[in-house]
Amino acid sequence: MIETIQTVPYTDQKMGTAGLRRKTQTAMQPHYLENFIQSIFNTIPNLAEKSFLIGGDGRYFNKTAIQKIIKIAAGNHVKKLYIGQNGLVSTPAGSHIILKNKLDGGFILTASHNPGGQKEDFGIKYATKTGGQCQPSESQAIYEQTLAIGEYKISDHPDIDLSHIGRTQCEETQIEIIDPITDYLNLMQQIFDFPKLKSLLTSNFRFVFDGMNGVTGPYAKKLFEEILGAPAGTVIRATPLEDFGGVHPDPNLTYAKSLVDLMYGNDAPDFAAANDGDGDRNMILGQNFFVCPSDSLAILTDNYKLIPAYRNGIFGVAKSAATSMAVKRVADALNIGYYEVPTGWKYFIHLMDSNRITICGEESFGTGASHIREKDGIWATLFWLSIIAETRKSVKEIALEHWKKYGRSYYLRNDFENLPQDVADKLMTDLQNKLPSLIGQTFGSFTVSDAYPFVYNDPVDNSSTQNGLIIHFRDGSRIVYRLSGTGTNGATLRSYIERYVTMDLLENPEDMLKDLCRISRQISEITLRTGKERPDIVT
Ligand code: G16
Repeated sequence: MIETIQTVPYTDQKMGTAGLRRKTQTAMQPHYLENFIQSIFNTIPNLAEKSFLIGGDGRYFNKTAIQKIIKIAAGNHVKKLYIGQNGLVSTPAGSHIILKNKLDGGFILTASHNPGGQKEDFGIKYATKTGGQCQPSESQAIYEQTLAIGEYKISDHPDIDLSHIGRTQCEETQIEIIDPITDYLNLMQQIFDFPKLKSLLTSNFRFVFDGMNGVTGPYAKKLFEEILGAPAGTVIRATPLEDFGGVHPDPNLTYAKSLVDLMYGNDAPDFAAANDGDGDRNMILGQNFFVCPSDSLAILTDNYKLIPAYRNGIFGVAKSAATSMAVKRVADALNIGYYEVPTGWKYFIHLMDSNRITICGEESFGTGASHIREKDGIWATLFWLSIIAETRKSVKEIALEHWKKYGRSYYLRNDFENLPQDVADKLMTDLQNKLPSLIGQTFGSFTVSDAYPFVYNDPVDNSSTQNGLIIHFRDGSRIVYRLSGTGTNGATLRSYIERYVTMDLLENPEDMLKDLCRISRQISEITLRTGKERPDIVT
């Protein structure tokens, strides 16, 4: 039976950089999830003809949320739901499933790299038929529904068994429980040279893949160990856990420390990669070597010809404004299109759909391409392995050769976390207002050549988005400031600092950027306004 439940709006359901991300306790409040899902359905006409995907990274509350979404979909007479077996679907695989089956959208239940558990975070990435997250105008329409909602429709059908692949029904809604892994791995096989990768992984090459107890573990086990023949145990932390085993599933130098220690220790393996909770972010490490994500994007782009799917050429490349300029130098040298977008993978979608770009990436450990409409941690890992298989060089040699050819953008991100929202907002407003007066000013040996708010005009739908503030210095250095759109504890100020050099290629980034980091704090007045003398996290 379908019931109509009276409800009142929650006013805090505006989506951030990647969907709705909240404390789990917030999402578990009565009617909270229900209101949000019904608000999404309220923006979609003809639901009786529409099909959606449901799945997630396995975090706490996902299973309950999936059952609720099934019943609300049935209450709204949705035609069909595809659901990942046991409720699991990685974000990149989800994008592929939506595109391959021509679905109308999908609900990927994840707070991505944020920790999981009762006291941690829960989230929903809502994808459209593009296979990527909804555009700002679509999330605005949903937000307006959340403010106006007065009722939702829900079936009282018993819970659906998610553990067996097969078909069933909830009210009139068809349900298909699907294998979330195989199709995605087939897609990888169409892009990369699997026999070549197999010969690398079955040689004495030593590789570790860290699933961080997120959703990628089962994908990686099947791919690297079963299909490509890497030794058992290559994939570590391979079982999705509701609380990620207490791990903060964010693949960076701080939160993947055990992997970093392994790669910087005696007897380190040749290569390591880590993925985040929902499998879209990646970190790449070599022996005693960390690949900065901005450099990773530049290096992958420069080597596109080594990958069968790209051998005949790529359209172009894009990065978020906060990502370093390294990939622009490659795009210029290769004479391919180059675009700079706001932070958020959704801004790449129109560029891919209109064949302006093939490869794209962000400083926040995201790299991907137009095979799907999300960033893709396993794709990035396979790309790096392919470069190694072709060149037989170490990660460090590959990076050093790249810097010798193009110069190096030393890069660091400084995060100041858990700031009062009003303090962070005022800091950004005041900083924006003073940008014009900074031009021409000298700080130590750095003179500001330009300073402006970053504004992106989408070439496809002509929408305009402002995100972040950029300061350029005469020597090519840059500082970018923006507020995070994915946090759940107060506001986070991120400052992205980069310095371009053509010599001194193997120095420590913290040493090379010491002055600029200090200048970034001085310009933003962060210490004066928040008392914080140094960032909480440096990546
Ligand atoms: C999400 C988006 C990314 C974006 C990141 C930025 O990542 O999908 O495109 O770069 O947020 O986060 P913030 O606004 O905190 O800097 P994810 O991996 O959380 O989905």
